[in-house]
Amino acid sequence: MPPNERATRLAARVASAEKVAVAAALNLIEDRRAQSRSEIEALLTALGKERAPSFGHRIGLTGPPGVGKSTLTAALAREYRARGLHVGVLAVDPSSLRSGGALLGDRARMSFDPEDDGLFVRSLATAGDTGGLAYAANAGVEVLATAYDRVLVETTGVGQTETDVEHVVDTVCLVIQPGSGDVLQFIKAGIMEIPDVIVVNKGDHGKLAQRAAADLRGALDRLRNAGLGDAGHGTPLPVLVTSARDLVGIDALVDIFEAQRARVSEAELLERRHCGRVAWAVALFARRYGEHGLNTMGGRVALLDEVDRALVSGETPVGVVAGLGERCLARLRSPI
Ligand SMILES: Nc1nc2c(ncn2[C@@H]2O[C@H](COP(=O)(O)OP(=O)(O)OP(=O)(O)O)[C@@H](O)[C@H]2O)c(=O)[nH]1
Ligand SMILES: [Mg+2]
Repeated sequence: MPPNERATRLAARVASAEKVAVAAALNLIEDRRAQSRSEIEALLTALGKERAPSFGHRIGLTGPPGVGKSTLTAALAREYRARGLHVGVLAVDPSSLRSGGALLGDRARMSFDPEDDGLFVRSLATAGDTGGLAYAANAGVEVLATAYDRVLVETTGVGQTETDVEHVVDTVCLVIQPGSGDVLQFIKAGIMEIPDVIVVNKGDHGKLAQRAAADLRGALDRLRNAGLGDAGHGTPLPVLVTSARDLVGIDALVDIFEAQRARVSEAELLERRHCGRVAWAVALFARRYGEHGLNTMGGRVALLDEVDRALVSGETPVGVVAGLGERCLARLRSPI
């Protein structure tokens, strides 16, 4: 079967949420051999045709190690399933070999029902891959977002790599735990500009969690008064206390996600997804051709511009990068 036809068939099976097809599509996009690129591109194009561009909701859960992101992800998935929505979960570790790519702890994993066709869970290891999240997660999210109503992306870390998550999802949920000094640290890092929701998990630690949430709300008020730290639409950034372990606050968190999804206009959502794809393509290009390649194409800003135009005209990020790469190599080879 020609690769294009194979990709079209696979995309249709992904759209009907056949687990075997979803797994096969994720395997394909993880395949970094050059000969797979055209099939990946065909798959992404075909996936794009299966759903309206504003379909679904992609939510990122990010934060320091051990705060309970996986436990919370499992709890959220269960709550969404209880509401009759289909859920795809992608756990991405951009930083290390710490857990060998098995990001979801055993306890969190066990709470997923393997027989449930409306739920799919997968880890992506991107160890040692700079710009790894943008590279690995975007395509994975495109696959899951074709198959499921809600996509949850878990990623660990604070700092540069984790800011990539905003290019992959529609809504960023920052998860912290009480008593860890995280509040100050996040404000210092300027990270308050990124999330759409902040969760203080392990709320079963009682007063500590409530105090951390109050500290955060106070800090956010001050930032808001200074014209910073706004969740958009003039509403304050929601700060919520949960206990993923005891399933407390989970329904309230889902309510917040649903309200944010309902509030965002189609145009805003498409713009955000488009910007994410631009960042994805440029990260992919930079990863493959390095700083020298970027310079050859006139620098990062020129490249962002060009990628933006190409994607608007209907190309896929992988296709754009293939085209840019050929020109880059031709320029690098041509005598000065
Ligand atoms: N007390 C309490 N413990 C929790 C809660 N949520 C998670 N934990 C525990 O915290 C530990 C870490 O939980 P994970 O869900 O693996 O945390 P994580 O943020 O995904 O960790 P990494 O992926 O390694 O960064 C586990 O022992 C969980 O059982 C909670 O709400 N309350
Ligand atoms: Mg985890």
